[in-house]
Amino acid sequence: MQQSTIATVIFALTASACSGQRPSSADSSVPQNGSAAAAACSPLETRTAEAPSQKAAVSGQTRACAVTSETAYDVTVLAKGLVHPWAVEPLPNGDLLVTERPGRLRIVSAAGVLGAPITGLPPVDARGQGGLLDVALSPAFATNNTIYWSFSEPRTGGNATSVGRGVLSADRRSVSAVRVIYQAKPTYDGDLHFGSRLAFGPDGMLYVTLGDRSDKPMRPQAQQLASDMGKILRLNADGSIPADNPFADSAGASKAIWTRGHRNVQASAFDANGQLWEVEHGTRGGDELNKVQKGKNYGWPLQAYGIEYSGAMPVSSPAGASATAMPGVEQPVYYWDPVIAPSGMQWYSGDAFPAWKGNLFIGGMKNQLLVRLVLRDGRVTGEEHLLADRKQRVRDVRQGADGFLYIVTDQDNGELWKVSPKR
Ligand SMILES: [Ca+2]
Ligand SMILES: [Ca+2]
Repeated sequence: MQQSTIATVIFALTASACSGQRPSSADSSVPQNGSAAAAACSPLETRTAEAPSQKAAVSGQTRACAVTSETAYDVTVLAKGLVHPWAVEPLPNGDLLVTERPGRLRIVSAAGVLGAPITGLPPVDARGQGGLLDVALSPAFATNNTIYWSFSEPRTGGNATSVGRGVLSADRRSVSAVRVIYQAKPTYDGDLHFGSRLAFGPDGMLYVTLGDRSDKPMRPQAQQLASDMGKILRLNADGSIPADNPFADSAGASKAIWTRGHRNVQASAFDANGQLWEVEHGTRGGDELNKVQKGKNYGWPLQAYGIEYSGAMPVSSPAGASATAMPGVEQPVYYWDPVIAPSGMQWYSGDAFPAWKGNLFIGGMKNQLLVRLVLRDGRVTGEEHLLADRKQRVRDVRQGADGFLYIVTDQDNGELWKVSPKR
């Protein structure tokens, strides 16, 4: 398992009449008001929806036009034998930090050499969906060698997501000055829906995504300001609460809350304009892409597309049947029915793949593929599924300083892939 294996697979992709990755050609694949333009769109998703009676709130909110990459790439398997890797984080020198859910943090070198587990991290509760989850670099990593990680923290009475911070040693074998800077509340005895991605914004703040803990008695907490569950949090880099958080002055509220009404957010990323986006696990038929805006309510469990995983229809809501739209609640920018089971996302900004600039890449676990979305004026205009032939659950996708994409797969024998331009 310590031995890295390099295998290269070459994909040569051909041009398509329905190309959409360049702004100049995207128009042809976008449904417009005219019927001729609409006829040019062939949705990528053609399977029966879980909730076929539900209607999108706006045109283009689901089932975007299929688009095809006109760029050729190689996939290099940099490492195998990773046990359910959850996050990959490129380091400035080209090496890669990788978490494994059972509780290990490792460095895989740019050449694919798998390092020993880094010591010094606190224990994790690695049951169900829990364990060592995301890892992020401090915005000042180049000078402070500081890293952050999220994990399901074992606590008296159960567990919950916490955020740790530590300094990577010069030899990169350990972390020191370890401190748990935030403990999401409340503690709950379960093993599902921990979130949790970490993303630093251009404001220097750390945004932490969380889940609702899945069990029905916990769900209402996604709307309750006293609970961190089902929220996105915003923290100072030391874990303290920024004074301008939306509920910083609300009595009884968790002051860390930035947004509420999320089901289980395992993907978040800032775009080139400094806007935060997230993709969350929704209901059966309701995975969502959302633009994250201060203080807003994203609906769960009151507003949702899709049905219960039990098959019950619709999702039970005090607002009544099929509550896909409610006043004061945000609509998703886009949703998937059937779902993709999203984890990890990256707005592509590199020079290695000019054709992909501005595109959004999202890990898809259910159908074992990488999702590429083309957006225009804040709406999704095209969707492509990549790497499906490899048949692995795509857990995280990140862009390296070299402009290549780095991917980890959620398997017992998980892999780390590098996607680079075809040589
Ligand atoms: Ca990360
Ligand atoms: Ca929602």
